[in-house]
Amino acid sequence: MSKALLVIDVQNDFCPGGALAVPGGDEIVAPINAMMTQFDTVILTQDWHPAGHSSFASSYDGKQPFETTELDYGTQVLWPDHCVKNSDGAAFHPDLRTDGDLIIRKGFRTAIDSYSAFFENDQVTPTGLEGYLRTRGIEELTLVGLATDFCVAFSAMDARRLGFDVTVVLDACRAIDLDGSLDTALNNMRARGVVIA
Ligand code: VGL
Ligand code: ZN
Repeated sequence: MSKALLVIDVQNDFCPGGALAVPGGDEIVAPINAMMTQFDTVILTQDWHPAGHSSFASSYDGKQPFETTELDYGTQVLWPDHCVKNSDGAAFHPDLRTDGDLIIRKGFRTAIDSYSAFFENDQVTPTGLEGYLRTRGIEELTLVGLATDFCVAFSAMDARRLGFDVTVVLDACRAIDLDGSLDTALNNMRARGVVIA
């Protein structure tokens, strides 16, 4: 049985000074680099949006960041423009080790956001990560990164739904925490059988 470390969205825009800065987002870089040495397989994800993405408040008249809108697949939180593909904000934190086996990008379709590393926010469009893990015989996943209550939580819950063993190492994650979203995410993850370490 093989284990992988899944490093979620440790990108400049989610670190202090970035467009959607997560408090303390840069504090997890050194611990994550150290954890990488303990896994055979390291996979990194990168939030990767086209300009004018449907998750950006700026794409709508009269919407402010952190409000919501209804899209075809349900309620979507609207964010400041962030992780626009090829921008500095979309680049990994400069101190993050990026010599892992796979870098998977998500959120690159204008009409659908993708918090999870496995499925876009419609819950059905796959990113391909499941097939990669299965064909490599990986059954245990440890998740770290940004943000605990959005991309880490959605990835962890989808991984459980797909039958992987999942651990989230909270010390190597940081949260956005919008209106109690961190507590909700922790409760949902525990209810789905995610081990919170
Ligand atoms: C994320 C909001 C929007 C994340 C990505 O990485 O948690 N959050 N896009
Ligand atoms: Zn995003």
